[in-house]
Amino acid sequence: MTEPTTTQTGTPVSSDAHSLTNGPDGVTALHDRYLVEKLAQFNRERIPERIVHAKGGGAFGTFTVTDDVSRFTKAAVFQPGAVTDTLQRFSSVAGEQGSPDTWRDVRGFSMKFYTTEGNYDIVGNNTPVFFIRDGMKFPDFIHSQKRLPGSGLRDADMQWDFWSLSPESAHQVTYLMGDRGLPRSWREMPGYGSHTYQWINAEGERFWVKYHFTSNQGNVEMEGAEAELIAGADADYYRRDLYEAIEAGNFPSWDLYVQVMPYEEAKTYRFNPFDLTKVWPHADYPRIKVGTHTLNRNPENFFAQIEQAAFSPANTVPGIDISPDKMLMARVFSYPDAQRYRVGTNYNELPVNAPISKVSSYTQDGQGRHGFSAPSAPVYAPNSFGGPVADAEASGAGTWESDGELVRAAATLHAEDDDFGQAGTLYREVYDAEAKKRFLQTITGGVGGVTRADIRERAIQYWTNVDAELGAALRANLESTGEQAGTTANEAAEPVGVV
Ligand code: HDE
Repeated sequence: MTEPTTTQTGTPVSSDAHSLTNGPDGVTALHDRYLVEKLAQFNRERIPERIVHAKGGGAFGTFTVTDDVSRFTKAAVFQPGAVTDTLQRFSSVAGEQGSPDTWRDVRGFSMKFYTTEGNYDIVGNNTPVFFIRDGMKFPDFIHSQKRLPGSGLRDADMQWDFWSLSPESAHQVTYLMGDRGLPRSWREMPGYGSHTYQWINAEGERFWVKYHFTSNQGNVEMEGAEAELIAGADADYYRRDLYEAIEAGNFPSWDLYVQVMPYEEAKTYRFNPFDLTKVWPHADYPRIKVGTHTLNRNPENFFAQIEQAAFSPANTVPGIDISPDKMLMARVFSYPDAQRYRVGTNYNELPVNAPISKVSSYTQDGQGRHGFSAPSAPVYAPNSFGGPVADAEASGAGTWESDGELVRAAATLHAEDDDFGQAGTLYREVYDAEAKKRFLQTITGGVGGVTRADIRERAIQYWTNVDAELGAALRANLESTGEQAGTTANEAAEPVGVV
């Protein structure tokens, strides 16, 4: 016998097809509480989408340490031989929930390690740098990349206005307009922690580190024209690719490497090592292997396990901490705040977010709370009843020196701090001739979509600052195609998405 449908409180219901009416053609009875429950519950199925990184997909996996980095960190998750369950979510940045996966954009690369010492999250992107270096600018930046308030349309003028007025964006925009902006799949792209983080070893010695995940599927991209076709034909192209690969037992994997800078070197390094718009050259800090991450299990319920997943750079474990990167300090506030609003106050109690380690906390109550301590357990600290006690040693937290007046100012300059140098190096030395051609075509399309002459001129100057020849070629392209510039290149005046 099949099971009866029930209400949310477990009582069998009499029909899933007919409302309770006064005769077959009569008015509907308000006391049909099953109809009311069904409609009311349905209206509440959606939670607010992520304000950025709304469209994504993910899977569960395993992280296995292959090399010995115990001289740099005491974190259990990175000790030799450790094997840890993980969750990973990939995403686009600017597009909404249903937006096509193959719009040009930076891609999110979020990981949660369910470690024995609490959850550790690395919430990064498929590029090692970012558009801005102070969290104060983030909402403005995102507004400029999303939609006009009036028409609800995306707008090249806003995008290029913000970028050209924010020269620190040049390095990231050079990645975005290059091949990295259109990966072939989430499986075939790298990931980065992007920020500098702190590692602390068992002796209390401190190091600054950057994370690099290299794809064992290789780095493969697609061209703009193909991406546009796929955007129309299959908006969920990346999500489908990942799901189907894992279903077929074709498990994607990434190797994790770190660049390690001794603590003291940060003070005198040639550029600010906490500036998120810069990479650390491998020649200065070579990559050291840590382990391998493999995705091997699809979610069973997309909403419960991916949509409600809450990643945050605030989730650190003993032996790992943040750094004095202003962006990172803003993020450790912003993510839990977004999750309390989006998922609910007690979002960490949901199975996908709950740690495997014991939670001993004096927080209580709030919407949706279901975990609680024994009635005899004290609800405040300090107490005389044997409740949990904070332990600085066990927290394994990092620290750094900080002194000076409270100010609103850019970080103190290091010798080689500038906005365009690394962007120019990326364009000139990493992109080959074909990649350079595609790059020029893409920025011609992008800047060609700008309608205001002063913004267009500033955008040309921006690329001239990255590379003089590139700027001249862009100007020539725009002049030769005149007002049509934006509609002839492959990205036809189409604003691109980002964060
Ligand atoms: Fe995010 N970002 N971000 N971001 N971000 C969010 O968190 C934010 C930044 C990144 O798969 C939000 O829970 C601020 C850098 C990823 O669920 C939000 C700043 C990097 C994801 C938020 C940044 C990222 C997010 C949206 C500037 C790469 C998806 C809802 C200080 C290193 C996580 C949420 C997932 C998501 C804020 C900058 C990557 C609003 C304020 C830099 C991969 O809290």
